[in-house]
Amino acid sequence: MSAPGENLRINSARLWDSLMEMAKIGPGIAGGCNRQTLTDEDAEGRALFQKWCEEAGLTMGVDAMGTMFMRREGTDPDALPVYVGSHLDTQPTGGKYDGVLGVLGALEVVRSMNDLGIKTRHPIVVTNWANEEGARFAPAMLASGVFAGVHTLDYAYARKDLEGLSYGEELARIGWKGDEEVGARKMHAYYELHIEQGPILEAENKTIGVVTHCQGLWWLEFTLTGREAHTGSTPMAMRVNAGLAMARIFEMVQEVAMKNQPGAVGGVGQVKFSPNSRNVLPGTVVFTVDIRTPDQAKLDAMRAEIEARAAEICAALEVGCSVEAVGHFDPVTFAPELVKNVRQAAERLGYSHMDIISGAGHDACWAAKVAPATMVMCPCVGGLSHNEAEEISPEWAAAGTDVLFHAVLETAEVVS
Ligand code: HGY
Ligand code: MN
Ligand code: MN
Repeated sequence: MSAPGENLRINSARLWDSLMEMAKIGPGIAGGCNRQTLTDEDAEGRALFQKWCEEAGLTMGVDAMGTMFMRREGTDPDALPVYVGSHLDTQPTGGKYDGVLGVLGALEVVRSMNDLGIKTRHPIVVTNWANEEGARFAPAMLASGVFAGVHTLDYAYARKDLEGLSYGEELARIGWKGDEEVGARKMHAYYELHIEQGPILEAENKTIGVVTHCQGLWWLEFTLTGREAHTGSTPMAMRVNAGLAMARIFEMVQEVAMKNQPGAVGGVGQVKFSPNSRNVLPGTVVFTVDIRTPDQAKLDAMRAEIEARAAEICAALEVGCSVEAVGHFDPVTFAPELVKNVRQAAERLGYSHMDIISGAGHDACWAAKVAPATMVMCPCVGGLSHNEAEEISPEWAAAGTDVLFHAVLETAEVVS
């Protein structure tokens, strides 16, 4: 099977227009997006995506987690499809491109195939995974995790947001609880285009990231129990200060991450004080420690050290301490034959490229458990993401989608 010609490119203006149209749905307050999973804004974005896909001749299937599968037929109906996708849900102060570039880039690949009259032996399925971010319902990559058999459907349905609403209730409320069994679909291969969300590609002046691996992750949810008391009249020696314990744990997490350089990170993004009143010492403090590294042994050693030292910190302050792992995946190695397709596509198209390990987690990490999978990355300005100021250039978007286009055609086998 001959490789696609180097002049085979997607329609970059149409891709950019679609990105800008989708960005209008669930707008943030500073130029980005707040289209959190299973909100009315998510439902609106799903409807627009469905409309565009059906206009491109795709047929929709939805599974019981709300993941959307939009199918383009191949010449061999028995051939397993090549899945291409990412996610449309965003962080509360998210950017316009995180996840969205991968979904709309996959749609642009199909639109370009239609324009060029390209037929492939394998069907193509453009995919919008539900709840990749894990911002509203932890853990991240929840729907792809159920698809890969990592989580049960009951576990996922029972996950609650900060208001106590459950995933299952909210999915039904927005009308996107599909009838397909989650994970019943079998994939020939899976590709995901995504912005890097880090500074490496831009700093190295490379247009394409050939993603060979993804670093592993633990999300450790700590619940610290102090004693609610007056912040003014309670003498320091009488305090059972969960907030102080939290602060010391944050400092310790920073120290553990720094002593495991290079290639380790650790931090906290979400804290919940209760009762969260200015003049009441907190009775409980709940926060999630996020640690990551490509090195399996280091990842597990960091978790063990953080949990042991957190217990010591709390004991010294007579603060109660419990911890639950609410998110995890081991470091991922992507499929070498698909990685080669991405690298060769970048070379054929004349785009500068480099091998890279993904710092962020993606649905591809779970897809890789059930099929050969890999990713294509493009730079983002200043490496900034999970911030409304997230930015990419139309040229970067087009280059990443061109490479995705070629790699997908290579795997899906062009017939005519
Ligand atoms: O947390 C992550 O790496 C992804 O953005 N869900
Ligand atoms: Mn993402
Ligand atoms: Mn994200």
